[in-house]
Amino acid sequence: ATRRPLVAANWKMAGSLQLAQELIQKFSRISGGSPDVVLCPPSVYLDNIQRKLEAASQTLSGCSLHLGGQNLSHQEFGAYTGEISGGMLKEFGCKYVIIGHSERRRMYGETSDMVAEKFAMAQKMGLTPILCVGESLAARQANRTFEVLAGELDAVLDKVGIMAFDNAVLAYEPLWAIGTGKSATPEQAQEVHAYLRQRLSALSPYEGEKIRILYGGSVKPSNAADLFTQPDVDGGLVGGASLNASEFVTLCRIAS
Ligand code: G2H
Repeated sequence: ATRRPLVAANWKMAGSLQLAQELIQKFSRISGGSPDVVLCPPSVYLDNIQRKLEAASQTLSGCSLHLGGQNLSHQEFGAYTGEISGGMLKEFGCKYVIIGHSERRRMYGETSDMVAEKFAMAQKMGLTPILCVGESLAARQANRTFEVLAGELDAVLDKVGIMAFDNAVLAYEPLWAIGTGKSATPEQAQEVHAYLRQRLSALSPYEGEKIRILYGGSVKPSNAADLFTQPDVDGGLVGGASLNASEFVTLCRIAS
């Protein structure tokens, strides 16, 4: 495939400005052959990290380093205490935003409808959504994996249409692999990625072939090569291992 690999760091509610500094220093030494890299720190860090990236732009010219948000409001602006708009993320340098992470779906009650609205809002605000889908352990054991994934994907497709996936990234994150240290096997990941791609291809072969599908769930240097070399795995969405600068840069090298 000619898809350019992408590795996104999802810091979740962790990380620090010190970590950002270390990452920028390590990326400064990379020359050539880097994947697209997206850092998704807690939003309060964006302003400072954007400045750090600008200050280091000369030495970072060898890599393609971008910022992303971890979530956005489905509203454009207004009386929504505690929320952050897509426009604000954009203003502070974000190019991407994670949508529908399972932690948002399970712990903060985000329904598939809300996820679809957020996807549309992200694009309206000029951000590229990284849409997360994934099945629970119970669903997998009941052989309902594809059914669950189709439901999460179709909720978005029904709202925005296949052409909106021209500017989107998909991430497969099996719930049972998130933060558990137990990643999907390369075969399990490939099977699901091929299914998701084929579901999009059925609507538009061009979009299906073009979209990047990331694997997420306990990606680390020891399993990344086997995952990232699967034909339909185009990179990773990395939580825990993105909080260690050396490990994360290693993952990016593996993806490239
Ligand atoms: C899955 C992933 C990052 P981790 O949530 O999105 O986290 O790599 O810690 O399993």
